[in-house]
Amino acid sequence: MKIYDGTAIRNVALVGHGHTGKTQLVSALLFTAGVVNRLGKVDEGTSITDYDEEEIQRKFSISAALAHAEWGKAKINFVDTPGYNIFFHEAEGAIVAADAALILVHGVAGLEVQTEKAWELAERHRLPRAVIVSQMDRDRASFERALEAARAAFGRAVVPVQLPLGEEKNFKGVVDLVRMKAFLDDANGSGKAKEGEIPAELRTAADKAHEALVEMVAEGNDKLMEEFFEKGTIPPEDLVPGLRQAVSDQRVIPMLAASGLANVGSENLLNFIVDFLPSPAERGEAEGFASEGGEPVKRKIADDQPVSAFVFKTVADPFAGRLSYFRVMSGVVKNEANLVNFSRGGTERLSHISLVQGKALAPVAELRAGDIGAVAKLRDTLTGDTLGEKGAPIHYPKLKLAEPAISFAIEPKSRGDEDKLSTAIHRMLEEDSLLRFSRDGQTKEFLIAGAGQQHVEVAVSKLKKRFNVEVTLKAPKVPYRETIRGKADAQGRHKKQTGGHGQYGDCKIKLEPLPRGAGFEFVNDIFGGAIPKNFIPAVEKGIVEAAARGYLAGYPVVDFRVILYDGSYHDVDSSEIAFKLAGSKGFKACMEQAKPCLLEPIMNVEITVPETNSGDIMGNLNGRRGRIQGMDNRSGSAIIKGQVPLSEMLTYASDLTSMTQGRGTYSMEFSHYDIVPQHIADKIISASKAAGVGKEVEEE
Ligand SMILES: Nc1nc2c(ncn2[C@@H]2O[C@H](COP(=O)(O)OP(=O)(O)OP(=O)(O)O)[C@@H](O)[C@H]2O)c(=O)[nH]1
Ligand SMILES: [Mg+2]
Repeated sequence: MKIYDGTAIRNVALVGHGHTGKTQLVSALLFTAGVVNRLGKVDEGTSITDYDEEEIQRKFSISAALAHAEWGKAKINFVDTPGYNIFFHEAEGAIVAADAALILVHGVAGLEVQTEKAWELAERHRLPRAVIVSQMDRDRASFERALEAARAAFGRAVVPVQLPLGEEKNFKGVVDLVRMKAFLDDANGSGKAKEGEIPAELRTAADKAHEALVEMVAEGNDKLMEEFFEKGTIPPEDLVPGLRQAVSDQRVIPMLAASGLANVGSENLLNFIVDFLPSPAERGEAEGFASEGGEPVKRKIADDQPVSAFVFKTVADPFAGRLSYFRVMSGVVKNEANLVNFSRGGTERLSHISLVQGKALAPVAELRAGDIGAVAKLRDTLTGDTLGEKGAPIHYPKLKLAEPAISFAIEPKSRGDEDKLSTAIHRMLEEDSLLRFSRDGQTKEFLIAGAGQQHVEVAVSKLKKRFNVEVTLKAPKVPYRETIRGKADAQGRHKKQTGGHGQYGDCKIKLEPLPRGAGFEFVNDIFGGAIPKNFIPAVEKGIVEAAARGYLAGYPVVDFRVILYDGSYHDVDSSEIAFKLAGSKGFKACMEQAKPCLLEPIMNVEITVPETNSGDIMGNLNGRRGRIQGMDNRSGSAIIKGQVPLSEMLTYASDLTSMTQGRGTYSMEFSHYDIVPQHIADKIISASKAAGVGKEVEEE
């Protein structure tokens, strides 16, 4: 393939609610552009961007995927992202590769929970965006209704640049409101369209919509406004650059119609992307930092700048090894280049840089500023790292990390599986920023945490298929934590001085609560060498380890400060291990006084149900210790938002189905930790005691 420079590239991310047809649409666009000679279909497992076994089996996207097509003089890079809420963190990671977002709105369902999340995501990244009303061929699809809903949610900047030619089964093409022509699609599903006059029955609607578009483009552009007032319209030669600028400035959010399955509207959508969405070069500068946490700096997105590239995704392949997806932020990345990993130090050789087409890689000689590609087998580079030319360091912002919502214990099926488990899981953690893996200090169980049950199930399935490690998934666990509400002051002394070489460590510490989310702080307040400097880290280590094992019910203690202020030592008998044990003892003694309590994760929950169910749903949430924060009504549905403890939501999926006869849906994400009410905490603590937690062998 030809090598494109930043002015001829368009990087677009497709984002939106699950099932809106993002993956299908990418397939249609690739087919229309001649990349493949058959229309790939999600339902048949032949789409380009849902290539992973898990995706083919489940028929939805699990991770972000790349594809690209040449169209006219440009190359379009597509970033297909999952819409399903528990995989949405993938969209968060991948959107940094894009310069514009296509937000898909389902032609029948209209706006959904993740539509707004997708919008917020694009807005946070300050990306120009367009709304695509998808699946226009379906029964009861309505462009008009989608427009109303999008305007109500996102404001009047949402303006059609197309009108559908027919709807539902008769969706046959689009009216281009910029050029004021009709484009009737080829009946054989090639995605190509024939230009013609706007049909008489659409003329009035098209004129009105054209006028609305012209007005929106002129607003905020004095020169165009004048022209508009003088002539009553803006001619296409001015409207095209005007609209392009307005999209780039995010003053106008164009709305289009498409069907990925019937492959209607594809040619016009490709033209739209090339004509009206910004190139990386037009975005101008990339923002980064001179050092991790240092001063902000900017780097021009241009070939003549020093090389820098941002790794936005990692794929773990058991055979091919690690595959890193990167965006060239500046300069030209040549094959075989040696680049410094500014985030971790060390140099990486980029052998075999490639373009990515779903699962297929095609080697290229170089990638210019603004382009996207992949490279295999980097040694130490992970997602979120910046690579670049020696002597010109820059650090692009790290990706926002989401918190897992739920954790499960897993059990390796055999000894062989146990041996392979940890290596395999660590490869998977590189690929998925939201998965967490740990081992319970007391029960010795392996714990795996993710965004939801299905997220964890996918991980378990990947472990088996990719890494040949079999585990069983046990009942979900709530990741409780412990903290303190009061201050404490105590001594921890470890002394064993009978016969032979003795052990002696002694510390005095204070404990203080810290605000929620603050974690752990250690203050060394020792004066006059009451404890020799070299033993102080041992005291801290003893405390950290004891805190990780928990005090009340075996959950990690968080949000507290330790002040080490005094102690004593013995010239011969003091050792690191003795001070570690002293630290751990001091910590436990403090915990007794410090009013310890349990913390539980509180989730933001959003539930969509038929309006008639809303009363029952809210009553039910109250019974789950939920706090309702609001309710919206939208075309016959009620959307209820609230905060509910995770422990009360573990069986919600099936309860919601039975309360609404399967018509309710919900999503939830982690919000914060809060104190567990005493009567509930008592039960959790006695259950953990019964399970033997905390009965560790004293470490002496
Ligand atoms: N009738 C019709 N069905 C479509 C169209 N596009 C997609 N579908 C179907 O809708 C379902 C979802 O399509 P996908 O392309 O997987 O949707 P997605 O937005 O990628 O979904 P996630 O990956 O979960 O975010 C599949 O069953 C598709 O066959 C369309 O234009 N018309
Ligand atoms: Mg998809």
